[in-house]
Amino acid sequence: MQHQAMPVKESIRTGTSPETLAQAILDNLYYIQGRFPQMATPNDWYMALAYTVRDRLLHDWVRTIQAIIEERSKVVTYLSAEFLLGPQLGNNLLSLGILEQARQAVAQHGIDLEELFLQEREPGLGNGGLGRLAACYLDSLASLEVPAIGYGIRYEFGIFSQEIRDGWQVERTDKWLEMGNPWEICRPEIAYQVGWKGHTETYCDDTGRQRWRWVPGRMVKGEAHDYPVPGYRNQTTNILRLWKAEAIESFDFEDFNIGDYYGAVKAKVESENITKVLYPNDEPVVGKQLRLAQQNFFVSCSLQDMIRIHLRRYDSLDNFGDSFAIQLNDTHPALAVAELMRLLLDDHLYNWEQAWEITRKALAFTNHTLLPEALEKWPLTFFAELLPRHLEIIYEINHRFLYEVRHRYPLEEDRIERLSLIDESGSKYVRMANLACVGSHAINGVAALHSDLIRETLFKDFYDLWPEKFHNITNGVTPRRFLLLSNPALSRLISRQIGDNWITHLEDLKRLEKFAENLDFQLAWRQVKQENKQDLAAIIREKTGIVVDPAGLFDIMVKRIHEYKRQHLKVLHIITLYHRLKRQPGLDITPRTFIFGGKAAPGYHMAKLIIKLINSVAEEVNHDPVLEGRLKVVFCPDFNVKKAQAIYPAADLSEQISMAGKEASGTGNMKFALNGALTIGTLDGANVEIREEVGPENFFLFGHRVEEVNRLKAEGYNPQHFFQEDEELRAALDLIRTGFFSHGDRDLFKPLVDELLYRDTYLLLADYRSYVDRQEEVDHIFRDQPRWTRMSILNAARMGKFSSDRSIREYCDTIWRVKALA
Ligand code: NBG
Repeated sequence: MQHQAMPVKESIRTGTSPETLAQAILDNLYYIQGRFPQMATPNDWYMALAYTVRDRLLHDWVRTIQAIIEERSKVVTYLSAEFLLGPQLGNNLLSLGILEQARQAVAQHGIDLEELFLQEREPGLGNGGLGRLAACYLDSLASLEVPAIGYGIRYEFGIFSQEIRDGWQVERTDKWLEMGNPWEICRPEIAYQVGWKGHTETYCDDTGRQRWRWVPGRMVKGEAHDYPVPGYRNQTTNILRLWKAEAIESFDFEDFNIGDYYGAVKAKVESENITKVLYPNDEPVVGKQLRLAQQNFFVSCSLQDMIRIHLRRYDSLDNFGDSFAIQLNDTHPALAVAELMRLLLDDHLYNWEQAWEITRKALAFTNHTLLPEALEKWPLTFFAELLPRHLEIIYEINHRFLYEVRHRYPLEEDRIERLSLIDESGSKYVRMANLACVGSHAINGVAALHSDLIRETLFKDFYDLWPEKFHNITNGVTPRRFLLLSNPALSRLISRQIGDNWITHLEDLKRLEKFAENLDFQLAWRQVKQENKQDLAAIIREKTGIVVDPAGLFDIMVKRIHEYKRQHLKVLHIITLYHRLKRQPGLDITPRTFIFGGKAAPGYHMAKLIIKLINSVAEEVNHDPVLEGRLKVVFCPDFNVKKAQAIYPAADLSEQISMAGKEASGTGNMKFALNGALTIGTLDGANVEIREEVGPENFFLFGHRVEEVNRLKAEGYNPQHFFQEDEELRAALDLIRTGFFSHGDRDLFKPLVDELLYRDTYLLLADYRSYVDRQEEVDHIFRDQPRWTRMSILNAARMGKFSSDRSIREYCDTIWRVKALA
C-alpha cells in the first residue's frame, strides 16, 4: 500500500476530481456490479460510471426536495404520457460539469469514455416531438431552478426499434431495461392504488349530505420510479417520477386454494400489463382500452402523490391550486379533470363548487395538434365500463357547463352540440379536448400560427366563451443537449468567440452576428461542419453500408413519417434531379446526399409505403453509374435521440416542408438551425417565427400559405391540373407509376400515386413547382461557400428565442405564476 499525503480528502460519493471519480468507479464496479476490472464487461464499466454520476446527483437532489418541502414553494407538475429522454450519461456529466474529469477518470482504467456512451440504452418513452418537448422542458425547469416534478409512465417497452428489411420498416420491441437501469430509483413505499371497472353507490355522510362512492371492480398499484433531472451546473436536481403498475397481491389466494394457479397469476399479469408498452402512434387511436387504462393509471397516481405532498406542507387542500401548477401535456392526461374532482368530492368530502374551483385553478392544458382526426375521444360504452365514477362526474361537469352556455347563447343548439363534452352525433364519445378546455384555467398552443389557428378553428367556440384563457407559448429546445452536448466542436468555437454564457442565455448567440462575414471565423465554422459531416458519413456507412461524400450538400429530413409532413414531396424532388441527370448526364449540379430518418406508426400503411419508396429510390439512384455519385439517398434506420444528436450537427439543409396549417410547431426545425443548418420550409408551425428571427433572406420559403391552402380546397382542388401542367412533375410521378423503382411492379406504389393523383389531401402537387425551384436556389447558393457560411452563422446566431428556457419562463409568468429563481 502506498501512503501518500492527499491535500484535502474528497468524499468518494461526492468528490469530482479525476482521482476520486476513478476510485469511486472502481468501488461501484466492485460493490454494485460485483466485478474485478479484469473481468468487467463494457456494460459493467458503464454501470459503474453511471452509479458514480448518480451519487453526485443524489446529493443535490436531497437538497432540492428539502427546499420544496420546507420553503413551500409552488411546484410545477408536468403530466405527460411521454418523456423522450434520450441517453442520460453524457447529459448528466455535463450538467454536473464533470465531463472532462470523468473522461480522465475512466482513462485511468484504460477506458475510452466514448465507448461507455455507446453502452447506454436510451429510454425511448415517447413517440416524437411531444415527448421530446417534455424532456426539454424538464431540463429547462431544473436549469432555471423552478421546483418541478415530471409525472409519467414507466413503460417496460418504449418506442419500438426500427429495422429496414428489403426496404420495409420492421418493428422490434425495445428492451431498454434489459441490461439494468442505473438512473432510476425505485420507491416501493411511494405507491398508490388505482381502480377501474366496478360500480358506484350513494350514501349519507355524517352531516346527512348525500355522497358518492366508487366500488372498483379491479385495483392495481402504481409504484414510483424516480429519475434525477439535474439543472445545468446549478446544484438543482428535480424529479421525473414514472409509475409502474404492480399487482396488489401476487396471487388471488382464493383461486390459488381451489387449485386455479394459472387463473390466479393471470390477474397479476393483467394488472402489470398496464405499463408494459408505449402506444407507438404519434396521433391517438380510438378504441384502445389499455390506453385509457394507462391514462387513468398515471393521472390517478400523480394526483394522489401531489395530494400527499401537499398535506405534508399544509393542513387542508383548500389551497391546493396555489401549491401546484399542473400542466396537461395534450389530452392524454385530461382525465385529471375528472380524477381530481373525484378525489376532492369522494375522498376529501369537498362540495362541488369548492372542488371545481380548486381543480380549475390547478390545471392548465397545452394542445399539440391541429389534425382533427387526432383529437382524442373515447367510446362512451367502454368509458362507462372502465371508469363509471369518472363518467358520472363528467356528466355533471357537462350539465353545469352547458347550462352556462345555453344562458349565454340561447337557442344555439349547434354551438351547444360542438361544445358538449359528449359527442352525440353518431356513436357516442367522450371528448377529451373539451374536457381539458372546460377544466383548465389556461389553454395554449405551441407556436404563434398554431395558437391563432386553434382560436379560429379547433377551439373557436371555447375562444368565444373565454378569450382570456387562451395563450401562445412557442416551443423551444434545450441548448444543453442539442448544442453543447451534441456539437462539442461548434460549442467550443462559439465559446471561444463570445464566451459561454449562451449555454444558459441563448439570446447571447446574437453576438456571433458580427463575425458572420469574418473569413477566419467562417473558415473555422465550415471546418466544424465538415468534421461533423464526416462523423455522420462514418455512422451511415456503418449502419447502412452506403458511402456518402461529406463534401456535398447534406440535405436532411428527420421526423416521424406522416403524409402531412410530406416526406414524399422530398422524394419527388430527388426523382426530378435524377431524371434531369439521366437526360443530361453532363448537367452541372451540386452533389447532394439526401438523408431521411423517422418511424412510421406500425398500423399506418401509407407511411410505411413512403419508407419503402425512399429505399426503392435509393437503390436506383445510389447505383446508377450515370450519376457518378452526385446524388445519394440514405434512409437512416431507427431514428432516436442518440442518432439525432449526430444528425443535426451535420446538416447543411433542414427540410421543414409540411402542408401549411398542419404542423403545430415542430422542434426539429429549431435543432437544425441552432446547429447552423439553413431551412427550406413552408409557412407552417414555428417555421414562421424561425424565418422572422433569422430574416427572410436567410430562409428558403416555398409553398402555399394557410389561407391559400384553404382557398384551394374550398374551390375544389384538383391535383390533375398541376399534374398536366408540369412536365417534370409528370415525369417524376410516371417513373414511380410505371414501376421504374419497383422492378416493373406497377401495383406496389399504386396506393400512394393514386392518392396524389386523385385526392392529394396534403397538396404535394400544388407545392411541387415552388419547392423544386427553391431547391435550385439552394444549389446555387451552396456553391458560394462564403455566402452560405454567412447565412449559416446568422441562422445559429438568431436562434436565441428558441431555447426551451424562454418557453419555460413564459409558462412561469403567464400560466403557472411561479417564480423562476435563475
Ligand atoms: C406534436 C406536433 C409538433 C410539435 C410537438 C410538440 C403531437 C400530438 N404533436 O408539431 O406534431 O412540435 O407536438 O409541441 O405529437
